Amino acid sequence: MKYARFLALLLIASLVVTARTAQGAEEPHAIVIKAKRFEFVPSTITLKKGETVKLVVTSEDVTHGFFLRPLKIDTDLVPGETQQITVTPQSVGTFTLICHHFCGSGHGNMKLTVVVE
Ligand SMILES: [Cu+2]
Repeated sequence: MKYARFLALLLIASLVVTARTAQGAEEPHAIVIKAKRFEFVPSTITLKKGETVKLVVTSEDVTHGFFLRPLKIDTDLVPGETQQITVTPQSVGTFTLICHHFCGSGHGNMKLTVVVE
């Protein structure tokens, strides 16, 4: 079910991108993030409220989670696959994205700080 929901999200995201492109709007800025035991690289990203960005996320080792409820991000990062997550933050703040897929002893330390200005 989770996978189906992710596919639906991906479809919606790609439709949004297609619609924006069709209107002549620019492609959203892409931010590349890598996950590995037990960190995200980079460990902090900065977004702008109301500005759409595309997070391009991969895992370098095992399956990790990628979860941040305020931005409606909830996906698994399977090694060998690239997840493209389009987000448009609606509120300013500092948020902590976590790995929510148990990946080993340092799992609880796997955090990505998301600053929205
Ligand atoms: Cu983990």
